[in-house]
Amino acid sequence: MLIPPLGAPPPVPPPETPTVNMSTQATICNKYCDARDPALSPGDRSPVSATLFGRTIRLHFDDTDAMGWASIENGSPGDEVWLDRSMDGGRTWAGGSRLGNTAIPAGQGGWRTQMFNVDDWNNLGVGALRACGKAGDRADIACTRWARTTWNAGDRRTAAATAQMQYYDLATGLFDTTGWWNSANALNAVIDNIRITGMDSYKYAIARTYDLNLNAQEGQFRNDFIDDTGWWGLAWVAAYDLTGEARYLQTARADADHMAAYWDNTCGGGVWWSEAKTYKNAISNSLYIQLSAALHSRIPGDTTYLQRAQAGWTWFQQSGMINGSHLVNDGLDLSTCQNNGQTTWTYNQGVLIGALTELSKATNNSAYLTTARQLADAATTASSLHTADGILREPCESGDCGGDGPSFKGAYARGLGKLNAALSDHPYTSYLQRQADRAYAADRTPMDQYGLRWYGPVDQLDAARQQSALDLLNAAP
Ligand code: 7K2
Repeated sequence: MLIPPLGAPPPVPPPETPTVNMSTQATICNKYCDARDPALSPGDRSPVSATLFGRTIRLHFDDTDAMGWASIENGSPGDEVWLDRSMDGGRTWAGGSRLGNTAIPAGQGGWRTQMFNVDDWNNLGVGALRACGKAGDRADIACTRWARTTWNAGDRRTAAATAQMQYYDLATGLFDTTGWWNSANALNAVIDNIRITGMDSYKYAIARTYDLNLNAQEGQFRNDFIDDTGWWGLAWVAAYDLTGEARYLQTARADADHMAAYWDNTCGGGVWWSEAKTYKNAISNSLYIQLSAALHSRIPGDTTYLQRAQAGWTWFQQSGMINGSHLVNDGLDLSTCQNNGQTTWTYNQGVLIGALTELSKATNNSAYLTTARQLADAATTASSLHTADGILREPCESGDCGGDGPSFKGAYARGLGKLNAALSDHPYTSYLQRQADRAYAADRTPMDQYGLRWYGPVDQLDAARQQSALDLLNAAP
């Protein structure tokens, strides 16, 4: 027997079954409070279901009111159905388990829970729901995959930003499951998403991250890695552009100055990779050029940052790190000051492309765009960086890419997107769209979380994988 259709009288649970198990979960109130009758929902969208011994367990959404409910069909009296609610993208649901637990009453073959809120708006909680159930005479439990309403997730870009924010840790102001420098990239991707979509629900993260971490590490978002400092500097430039708050620009300057203090004449110039001065590499220097150029454009009367950006590029260009195929290898062999032949990571391409785009803006000189285009033409067609059907593949994707690698493709897409927007013929639009369409189709969960390999399938989930996908969707027009 089917559950009552919408508009029919709401199902009345038997008196011996509590409608809501309030002992494990505080009531959340947004537009409405938890435990609202699903008959009051103006819609019924069911993105995910599960089966268990012939029963169907289904998750339903009232997208208008950002609430969900669970149902069980083809069951027997005594079968149970409930919701789990997670505030971290489905990693944990302690305190949000067995919401609305209810059982099929005598004489019925299906039943449903009350509606519960997905998010917790008053506490900046970005939520997720799943539907679970069990047969009355068996211990086994089945649950659907996690999903959420379209609230703050109405299209693929905002949905990916919402999934990114499910990793945001309100206590630390950083993104759980990933590292310090990756958090800079995740924040940068969220800021770009706000700018591009106009959805500013997550703007609070900017000041929160800033306030909670300003005195972390070496202060002003500096640490012993020159590249890490560069990522944060660029995130604070993006924050300044969005908010106009001078403190973000000041911090970006402090970051750029810290990087500049690690420029010396070893191998003719360039900044070091770390304070230990053991390696001169591409990523630290392309970040240095981009950040310095961006600061010049934002500081009236500046000459210092422009000079640094130009010296950085002059050195980079003759350093040997750009190989004969116009791909950027990882760095220099310190004993010879030659290209070390190490991996042409995607971010080594994308950040230099972004840096040259920024330098062209700073100087109003389109020659930098011509060079960037040559690099982008090489990067977007390199067989070493793509599958046979043209989907971007980080060289480490034959393995697990560790903690750093999952962020690289996002930085690449961000840089390429910058160049694409700056060129009047937007030559990389179809390339970026192809990447985004494939990741959306093949590497995404029902809640718009993305895995490592854009050609699919989803491997595992973390904030770095999500950041790369978010950067891609931001860049794909
Ligand atoms: O060797 C460096 C770098 O040149 C290389 O590209 C990566 C490849 O490994 C280390 S740096 C590892 C991370 C540390 N901080 C910020 C990130 O830019 C960097 O990937 O994994």
